[in-house]
Amino acid sequence: MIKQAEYIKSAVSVSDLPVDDLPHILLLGRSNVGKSSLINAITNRKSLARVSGTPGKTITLNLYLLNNSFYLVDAPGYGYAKRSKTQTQSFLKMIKDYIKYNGHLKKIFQLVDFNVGPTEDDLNLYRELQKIDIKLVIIATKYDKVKSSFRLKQEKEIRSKFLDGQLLYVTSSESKYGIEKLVNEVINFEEDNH
Ligand SMILES: Nc1nc2c(ncn2[C@@H]2O[C@H](COP(=O)(O)OP(=O)(O)OP(=O)(O)O)[C@@H](O)[C@H]2O)c(=O)[nH]1
Ligand SMILES: [Mg+2]
Repeated sequence: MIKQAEYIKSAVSVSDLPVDDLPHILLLGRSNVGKSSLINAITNRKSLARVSGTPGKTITLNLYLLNNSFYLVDAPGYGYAKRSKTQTQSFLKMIKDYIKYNGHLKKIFQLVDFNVGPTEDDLNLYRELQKIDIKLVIIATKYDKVKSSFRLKQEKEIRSKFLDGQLLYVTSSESKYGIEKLVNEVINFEEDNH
């Protein structure tokens, strides 16, 4: 259970990161997929992380400290068409450097929209993430947006796009579907993940 959550800082480079040994979990995904909303759902706070209907809201690496024991890290989304090429490149470099040089990064959550399914961009990133030795969890978001009669079929379809055995959780930050399971099974740093 997440008993405590606080915003710590916004970082734009590895040198901005806190100097301690706590593990980090990074959230990646398309702009608007629901990364910031997931942070609010996990922490049970309405507006700890800034959410917007307009894509491109998050523009820095935002660190949230949970249960005084690990950081959940929000990142700018990809695939936002109105962003300049230069800005897209600089966000990409910031995230790549964070992954490469932050020795405390223990897990990556890659978010995909349950309604849309993984896009070409999502699958390209997934392939890239296979190359690094960091535990990867796929989180399908916005489960509430899909008609209940279609959900099972859609979940099978989404699972088929990823490797066999890929950890995948289905969630809704709106209805809180799947959030408790995700927290209990994946965000349990008190026990074993250091
Ligand atoms: N129906 C529904 N809407 C959601 C859910 N999660 C997020 N949203 C909505 O999707 C929009 C984008 O959510 P954000 O959490 O800001 O998305 P983000 O991935 O952080 O976007 P960027 O910061 O632009 O990268 C907002 O309008 C949210 O209210 C969900 O589970 N269900
Ligand atoms: Mg965001």
